[in-house]
Order: sequence, then structure tokens, then C-alpha cells
Amino acid sequence: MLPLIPWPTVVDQHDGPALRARAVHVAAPDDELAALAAEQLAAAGLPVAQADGADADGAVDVVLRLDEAAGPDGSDNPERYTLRVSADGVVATAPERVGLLHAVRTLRQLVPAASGPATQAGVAAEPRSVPAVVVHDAPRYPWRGLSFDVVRHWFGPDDIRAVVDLVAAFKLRVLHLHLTDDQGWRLEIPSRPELEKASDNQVGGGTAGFLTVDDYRELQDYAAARFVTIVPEFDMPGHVNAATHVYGGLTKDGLATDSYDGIEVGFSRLWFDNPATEPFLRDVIGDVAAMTRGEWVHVGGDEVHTMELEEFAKFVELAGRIVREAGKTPIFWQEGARGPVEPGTLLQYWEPKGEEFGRFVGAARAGARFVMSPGNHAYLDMKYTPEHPLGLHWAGYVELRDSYEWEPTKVIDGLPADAVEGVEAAVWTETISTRDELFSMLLPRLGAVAEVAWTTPERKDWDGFRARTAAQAPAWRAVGWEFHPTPQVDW
Ligand code: TNX
Repeated sequence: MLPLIPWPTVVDQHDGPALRARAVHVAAPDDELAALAAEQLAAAGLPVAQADGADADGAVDVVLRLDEAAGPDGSDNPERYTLRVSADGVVATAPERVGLLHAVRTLRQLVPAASGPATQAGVAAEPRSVPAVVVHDAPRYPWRGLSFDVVRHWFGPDDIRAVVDLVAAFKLRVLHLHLTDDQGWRLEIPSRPELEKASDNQVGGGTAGFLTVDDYRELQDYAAARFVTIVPEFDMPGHVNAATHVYGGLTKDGLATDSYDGIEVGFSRLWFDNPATEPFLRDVIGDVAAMTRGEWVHVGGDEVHTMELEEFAKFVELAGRIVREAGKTPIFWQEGARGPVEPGTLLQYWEPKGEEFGRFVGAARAGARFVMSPGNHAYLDMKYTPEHPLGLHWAGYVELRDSYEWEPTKVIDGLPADAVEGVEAAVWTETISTRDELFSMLLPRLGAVAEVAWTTPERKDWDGFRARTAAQAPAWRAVGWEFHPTPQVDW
């Protein structure tokens, strides 16, 4: 059993001798990739060899090479890679840089975590042994992500970078940041500087914060280097109390609303016919689009409990149009299917509502694509069990096995399988306020959702996944990632 999550397409384990190494020489197509690979391998206890250091004998070559060769089944998947480990060294090939980094992540998972200090005097404290193996691999879905609520409790740039590292370790490509809600506003909007006034609040009160334009740019740089795209969410026309607290002109009676630090949803709203509304949407979406490198801007649309369908549909049309005019592709929560849907729009499924399935199938026929985040499998803010101290349970209790055993194409009755763009986990933070709490909700369940997104159903295997999860835990401990020791795994 090799401790890989997500499980690759083809794993060919040889009887040949294992690789033994105390340090590595990395050869890569460019310095940036070489540095990232070195960082990953050093974290696994394999530092880069110093020219005349103590490791002169124990250093092995890790060669990363761009190569157009097709995958094992003639696959042209742009993320595919091949990793070859033998007693002589490591060679990774891929047609794109992202595939080379995937190969390095696979290699990192193959290096057993050290029992003592990983490195000493710049070399591995004990020689590390990596099994001889050939891996051919490519993901099932292009959209593999995590949605992270930094509003209900504020998580700043350091925490967000830690989450980028975590999602990247599981080869995910999207970090969706939920940046605005009733409790707070978490992103500087240059055309609307007053919004900063709504940043210093969160669930339960207390001090919070927001990302400046510079913070946001630096985060995107950090994520992009790791092939993770930040997808920003401005949630409208509900979940807007932070905005109506700052701009009384957005409300019906023109009076600013009180700040809110509870956890109810569905009460706040914009008004389509208010003349202040469209300029607000244009300013916010325009600035967010201009600041964002990725292709997508999420414009929410969830849980507006106090609006008629007709008015809601106008918001969907307008927000989608503004996003497109800004050169981006809109993504909405599933409620976006209640409005007019343009081809290519993404809809994010979250709540099992059978009566809406017909609408979703209709939206798919009109060209919408679906990102699957079913609450009862992929919501990692749900409690593991009734006794679990953190989390909510409106979508049920989500143990590790629930996050693992589900099939994205079977979630919505009648949806054509090819309308599924991918899979996204979500973590909402009403009950989660520290990095350790956050990671204990993400781990080990994020690995399960990552495997649903990457690995084809016939290669998935719950017992294998449990064993691989246990085998990953020492590496999580080594980097300080808190996890929940669910009894479903023999740790
Ligand atoms: C539903 S999922 C919400 C969020 C809550 C979450 C808590 C979605 C689109 N909306 O506002 O934080 O449940 O699990």
C-alpha cells in the first residue's frame, strides 16, 4: 500500500530496490519550479544537497522535464504526469508545469515522515527510503476546489496561505474565498473605501479584519505559483448586511442596518429598483474583477428568503452580465438556476432540493456547468458526529466515509454527466475560529473530497483510502496540521 491521496490512475510498483537518499539535486525547467519542488521535498525531510556538504554521497537526482508524450491511455489531459522512482533517482515528465508539480506532490507523499527531526546539518537525519514505482496520473475533473468562509470568523493572509498549502497538497486547483456576508466585508474595494468600516466584526463580535488590495494580490501570487486559482465571492442579493450597514442608501427605507454578529441567514437583501443598487454592483464587481487574475467571479445568489422570484431573476441576469462585461465568467450558488442562464455560467450545487432538480437540468441544457458541493458529503463545517464539539448539522452529520462515498454525476437526478465541471468542498466558519479548529474540520475529510474529484469511481476504494489516510497522518503532524482522529480510521 502506497500512502497516496488522491489515488492515481496507474500505480506500477516494482520489486526493484528502493531509492535511498539523504538529499536531492533538483533539475527543473525554470528556477521557480525548482524552488517549489525543493521546498516540498525539504518539508518531507529531503533537502537540496550542498555542493561540498556531508551529503555528497547520499544525494540523488530529481529531474523534472516538460514532455508532450500522451498519458497511458493516449490521454491528452493537460494536468497529466508520469513519475518514475528507482534506486538511481527520480524522473518526472509532464506536458505542463502543473503536472510536474503534481508529480512532486506525489513524490512527497511517498517519502515516509521521519520519526525524529527530519534534517540535521542540511541533510536528512536518517536516509529516507522511497519505494521503486512508476505512476501515470491525471485528474477526473478540472475543477477541484475548496470554498472557505473568511467572514463568519476572520482568517487572515497567513491562515489563507496555510489553506493554499493544504489544498495544493491534495492537488486541488481552486480556493474559493467567501469574502462578504452579513457579519463582515473582507476585501478592500478601491471605488468603495467606506466598506472597510464593515471589516471589524465577526460572529460573536470581537476584532476582525480585511484583505487590502496588496494582500489580495500577494495571496493570488502565492496561490498561482502553486497552480491554485483564487475565486473571489461577492455574495448578493442576500447575505449583504455588511454592505447595508455601511450604505443606508441600499436599504428600502434608506436607513443603515445594525451590524450583525449572529449566525442566522436569509434576512438581508438588496432592492433591484433602488437606484443605488446597480452602481453598487458595478463598482464592487468591477473592482473585484479587475483585481482578480483567475477567470471566475462568484456572485453568490444563495438563501435570499425575502424576495420574489421575478426580482431575484433580475439580479441574476444583471450580476451575470456585469461579470461578463468585466471579462470574467460568473459562478452562482445553485439558486442562479432561477434566473436566465448563459452558456458557460457555473452553478454550484449545495443543497438537496428535489423540487429544483428540473430547473438544474434545464440550466444544463441551456449551457450551464455544475460544481458539486453537496452539503451532506462536501460541507466540511458539518459535525462529524452528534457529539462533535465544532460545526453545524443542518445537512446531517458528515463522517469521513460520507465525504468519500458519493458520486458527483448521481447527485442531481437527470443531470447529464458531462455537465459536471467538478467538485468543491466547503467550510463555513460560524463555529470555527482558530487555525487548529479549521484544520481539524478539513482533515481528514478534504482528502476524501479531493479523491472524489480526482480518481475515477472504479479506482476508488474505502478500505484503501482509510489505510492511506492513516499513513498520511505522520506527515500532517510533522508540518503542524491539526486533524480529527475519527474512529473510522486505524491511526
Ligand atoms: C448555507 S451554503 C449557506 C451559508 C452557511 C452554511 C452553513 C450556502 C450557499 N449558504 O451561508 O454558512 O449553510 O453550513
